[in-house]
Amino acid sequence: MNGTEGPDFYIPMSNASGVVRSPHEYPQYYLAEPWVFSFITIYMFFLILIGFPVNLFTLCVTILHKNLRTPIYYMLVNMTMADLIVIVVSFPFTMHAAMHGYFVHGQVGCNFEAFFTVHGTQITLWSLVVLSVERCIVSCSPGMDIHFRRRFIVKGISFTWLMAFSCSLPPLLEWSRYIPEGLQCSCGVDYYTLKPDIYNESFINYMLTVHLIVPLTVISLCFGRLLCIVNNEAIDKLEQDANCLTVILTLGFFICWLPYASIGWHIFSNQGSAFSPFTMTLTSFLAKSSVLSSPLICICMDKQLRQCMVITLCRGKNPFADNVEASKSTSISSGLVAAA
Ligand SMILES: *C/C=C(C)/C=C\C=C(C)\C=C\C1=C(C)CCCC1(C)C
Ligand SMILES: *[C@@H]1O[C@H](CO)[C@@H](O)[C@H](O)[C@H]1NC(C)=O
Repeated sequence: MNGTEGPDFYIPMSNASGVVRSPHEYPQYYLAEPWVFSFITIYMFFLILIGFPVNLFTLCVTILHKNLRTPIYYMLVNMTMADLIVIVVSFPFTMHAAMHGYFVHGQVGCNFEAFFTVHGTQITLWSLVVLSVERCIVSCSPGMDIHFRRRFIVKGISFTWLMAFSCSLPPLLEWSRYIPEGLQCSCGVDYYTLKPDIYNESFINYMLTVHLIVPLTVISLCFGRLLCIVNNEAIDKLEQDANCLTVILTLGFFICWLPYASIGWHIFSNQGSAFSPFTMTLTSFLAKSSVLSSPLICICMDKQLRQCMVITLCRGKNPFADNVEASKSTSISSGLVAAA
C-alpha cells in the first residue's frame, strides 16, 4: 500500500511503521519537517498581506471611477471580488492549519476552506471564459452597441456564479467530498479514492471535463480567432490592447492552476500509486498564489487603471471629485477600451 486511507482522509504514506495519524487530530510532522509547515504559514501570511490590499484597492478604484465602466472592468470587479472571498474566508484557515501542522478545524473547517477556494477560483475561470467570448464577438464585428455589450457582460457575471456553484456545492451535498491534501493543511476534492458510495469517480470526471476541459477549449477557440485579426488595421488600437490583456490574464491563471489540475488528474487516474505529499502541496500553494495574478497583471498592463489609481491615492478623500478628474484625464490619454 502506498497510502493510508481513513474515514475522512487519505495520507500518501504507508502506515507500515504505524506513524500515520488522522490529519484532523494530530500534527503531521512525519510527512515533513516542522520548518516546512512554518514556511507555508509565512507564505500564506504574505499572500494575505499582499493579496488583500491589492485586490481591495483594485476593486474600489474600478467601482469608483466612472470611466472604468466598460465590459473588461465589469469582469475585473467580478474577479477581484472572487479573489477577496478566497483571501478573506479561506486563507486564514489554511494559515492557521499550517501553523499547527494539521487541519485543526476538523471536517467543517475543511469544507469551508475548500468550498470558498473552489468557488472563488471557478468564478475567475468562468470570468475569463466570458471575457474571451466577448473579445471574440467584439473583434469580429466591430462597432457593436455598448448597451448590448453591457447586457452580455451582466448576464455573463450571473453565469460565472452559477457555474462556480455547480462545481463547489456538490462535494458539500455528498457528491464527492472535500478532504485534506498534500501536507494536510489545505483541503481539496478527493482525487485519492473512488468511494462508490458518494459517486466520487463520476464527480471528478464531471469536474475535470465541465470545469477544466470545456473552459480551456472555449478560451482556445476564441483566442484562435483573435489571432487571425491581430494587426488588422480595422480593429481599434484600444480593442487590441484589451484583447492582449485578456490573453495575459488567462495565461497567468492557467500557469497557476494547470500544475495542480494535472497532478490531481494524474493521482485520480492512477489510483493507489505512490506520490509525494510535497508535489501536491507545492502545486496547490502555487495555485493559491493566483489570487494575486489578475490585479497585478491589470496594474502592470493597463495605463488607464494605473492613472485612476494614482488619482485615488493622491486625493483619496473625495471620490466624486476624483471621478471628474478621471474623466478629464481619459479624454487626453489613451487607455484600454476608453472608446467603448
Ligand atoms: C488550497 C486549496 C486548493 C488548491 C483547493 C482545491 C481546488 C480544487 C478542487 C480546484 C479545482 C479546479 C479549479 C478551481 C479551477 C481549475 C480546474 C480545477 C478543476 C483543477
Ligand atoms: C504503489 O506505487 C507503485 C509505484 O507508483 C505501484 O507500482 C504499485 O502498484 C503501488 N501499489 C499499490 C498497492 O497500489
